[in-house]
Amino acid sequence: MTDQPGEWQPTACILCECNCGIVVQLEGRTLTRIRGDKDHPASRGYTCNKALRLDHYQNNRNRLTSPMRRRTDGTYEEIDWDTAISEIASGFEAIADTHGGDKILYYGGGGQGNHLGGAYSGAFLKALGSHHRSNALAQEKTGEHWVDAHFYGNHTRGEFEHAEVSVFIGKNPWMSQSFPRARVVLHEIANDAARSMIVIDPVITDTAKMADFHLRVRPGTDAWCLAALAAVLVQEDLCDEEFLTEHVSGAAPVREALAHVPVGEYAERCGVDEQLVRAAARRIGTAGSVAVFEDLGVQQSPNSTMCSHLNKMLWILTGNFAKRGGQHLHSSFAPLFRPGGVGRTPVTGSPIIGGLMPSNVVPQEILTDHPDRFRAMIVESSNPAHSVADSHAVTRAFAELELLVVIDVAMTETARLAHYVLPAATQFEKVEATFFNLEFPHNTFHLRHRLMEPLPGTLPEPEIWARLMRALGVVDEAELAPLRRAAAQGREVFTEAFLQAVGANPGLGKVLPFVLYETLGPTLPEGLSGAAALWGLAQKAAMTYPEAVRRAGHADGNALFDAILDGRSGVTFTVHEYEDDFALISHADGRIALEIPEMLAELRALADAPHGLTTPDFPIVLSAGERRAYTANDIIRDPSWRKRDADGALRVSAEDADALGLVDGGLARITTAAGAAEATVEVSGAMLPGHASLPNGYGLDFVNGDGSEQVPGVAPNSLTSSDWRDPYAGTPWHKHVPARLEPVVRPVMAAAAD
Ligand SMILES: Nc1nc2c(c(=O)[nH]1)N[C@H]1C(S)=C(S)[C@@H](COP(=O)(O)OP(=O)(O)OC[C@H]3O[C@@H](n4cnc5c(=O)[nH]c(N)nc54)[C@H](O)[C@@H]3O)O[C@H]1N2
Ligand SMILES: Nc1nc2c(c(=O)[nH]1)N[C@H]1C(S)=C(S)[C@@H](COP(=O)(O)OP(=O)(O)OC[C@H]3O[C@@H](n4cnc5c(=O)[nH]c(N)nc54)[C@H](O)[C@@H]3O)O[C@H]1N2
Ligand code: SF4
Ligand SMILES: [Mo]
Repeated sequence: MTDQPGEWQPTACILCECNCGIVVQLEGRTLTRIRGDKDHPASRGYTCNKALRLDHYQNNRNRLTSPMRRRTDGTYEEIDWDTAISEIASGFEAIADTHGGDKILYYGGGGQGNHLGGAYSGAFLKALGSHHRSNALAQEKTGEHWVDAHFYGNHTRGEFEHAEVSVFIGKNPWMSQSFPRARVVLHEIANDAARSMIVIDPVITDTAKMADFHLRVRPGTDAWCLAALAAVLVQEDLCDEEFLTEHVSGAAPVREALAHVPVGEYAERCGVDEQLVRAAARRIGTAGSVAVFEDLGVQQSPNSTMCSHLNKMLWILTGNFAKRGGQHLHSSFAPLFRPGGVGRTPVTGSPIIGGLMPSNVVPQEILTDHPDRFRAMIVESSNPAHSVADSHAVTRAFAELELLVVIDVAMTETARLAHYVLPAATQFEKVEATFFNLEFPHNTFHLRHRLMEPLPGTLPEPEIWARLMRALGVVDEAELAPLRRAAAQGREVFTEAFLQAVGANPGLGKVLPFVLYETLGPTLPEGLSGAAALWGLAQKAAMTYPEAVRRAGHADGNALFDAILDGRSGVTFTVHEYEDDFALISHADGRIALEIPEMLAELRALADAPHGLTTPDFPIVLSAGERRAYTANDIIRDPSWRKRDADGALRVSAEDADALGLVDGGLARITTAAGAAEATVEVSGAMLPGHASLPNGYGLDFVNGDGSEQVPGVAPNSLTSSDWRDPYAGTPWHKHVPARLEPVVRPVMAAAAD
């Protein structure tokens, strides 16, 4: 480690799930120069505009530098780490003793760039008997996961780099990225006459502008559009019969349902010309390869789970699986969803999917006198008081908790509701990694070494969790000692000792990450002890995908672990062959199981479903939380990181602006069932009449150098409601919030006085 200016050090961007490799130059603790890392196996030198602004995250003036404890008057006092750890551990023990450990809810565990902290949290939570979890995936991806679990048991990813036809459904990769080198790949597709891009989006996004087919649906009508597309495949004999016979079961009832879809009527319903729908479907049905990406435009809109179900028809019915440029199941270094983690939440009986309860129901699981309500929470690397539907309800709920502990780098909206706030080292001050390893055939994992020491007063999460575990005293030093000795003698000896110890003492298996941190951790190179848990995951990857790991050049789990420790720009951990896709289907018969009766019932019910969810009071559909050039969830709080759109403009169509008396650059009052806010108006040719959009990541407060406070833009969840959610997955309809817009006219006197 060095902080010599002039030396380029590898790390990664932490602002979206791509985690592009970057190299940076430091001056002291400042990231002075940043560029793409050509040695990164996935991003290969690529970055978007946002990576260059990362110093605004690292040198955030509102960083926390001491554990904080709330006083009875609501203000905070700094306390030392030992006091904080012992009070927090005994506080949670008391909750577990009085109400049961299952009344402790864990929220978060990692953002776009940091999953190691979450990997260590499990030991502490298990030791307390806490098993309920939620995080941001439960407000976007759980519906798709539910469908995936039925169909083939795993997550899929499109291979856009090689796809003849790329389909983006409620997804704007030019702005939101989400797959490697997105803008480069989009350009390649647009410039190649032999390839096509199909975009389904009500907005003329930067991606839609590059599309060959822009299916400009009316907001919230994707189900009709997707049903029509899939129906054309069936009705015009564009299905891959051989693929369906060999690899798919339950196709007949699906085809039967699609055979009855009135394509013309559904095209009209979603506002897309029937001939355009047919042309797009034919392009999909006759392509050599098709890859599909659905994202928040459908995942956070009405019928979201059904849309996940229908969109997968586009590549399953056409057999675009297990071939170059198609859709793939992929290896994972650690699962983002808990396999088999299904159930119901204790209070509202909402669906738990992949081990996660819907973010939307969290306040309802607290704000009640139900005996099984949650009494305490730990929030790690997430800002639910700002990022979860109905911020007011979340705030009220958190205030009811007997104990709330927040682990964050900054004093966030959520932290300000906590009894204790623990200051984490930033993602450039500790060893970090993510489990967003979603690619096929080559899948990569990047362990980032720290660029600098933690800011004094802060700690990396693995150390925080270890201290909390030590305070609980559930693992005896005598149990760890043999493993410590073995670790000092090298990986092979450690492996043997580890298997023996866990075999003899299953209790250790429950708190594995802690055991690895305490025993293997100290033997790792300086600054890397937080990587210890990856040893277990590397062994697991080598056992789950032995050949793909060997093809990637790693003889076994230990070799893979060492390659990860050494590989400063990331390593390829699996290299698959296309036919391996079939082996990654987790159903016993190795076939895709296409029939989900509930979804087919929903598909049939579309014929009589109501037209729209707006009302005379709330006639506009507001998309609350669009990704733009300078949004990055809640990760960067310092508003000066933005080079434009400082106020996070409300985009409206010219037609609506005229009708409502809104002017470009003026102010609008937005009112929804949940709340009201004022935003700067941008009249935009990209918007359909009746549709307005606000960006995500705004409305965060920030204290300037002079002590003044600013809150630029609108916090989108001040306008959203907990109950506005999908019936199957509980995922929010953030992109489809009925709203009223009115011009704000400031009294002349006040304006003159300004
Ligand atoms: N710049 C930037 N990039 C990001 C992030 C960020 O904060 N900023 N966040 C990251 C995260 S966490 C995520 S999950 C991804 C999300 O990435 P995206 O899902 O691509 O992001 P959004 O802009 O929220 O929504 C996508 C599109 O949905 C469209 N849409 C709205 N309503 C509808 C509808 O009814 N139907 C259809 N078909 N489309 C509709 C919007 O017009 C928008 O273009 O982005 C990641 N990348
Ligand atoms: N209305 C509306 N709401 C939305 C969305 C929307 O489109 N519209 N999008 C949703 C989506 S897709 C997502 S992914 C969520 C994201 O919302 P959240 O789950 O809240 O996640 P982030 O915004 O990534 O949260 C980042 C938090 O982690 C902290 N942090 C950064 N680095 C570290 C670190 O190293 N350690 C620790 N402990 N903390 C750190 C930051 O200070 C910040 O408070 O928002 C969701 N909310
Ligand atoms: S924001 Fe995403 S795409 Fe852009 S540089 Fe960062 S990780 Fe890469
Ligand atoms: Mo997300």
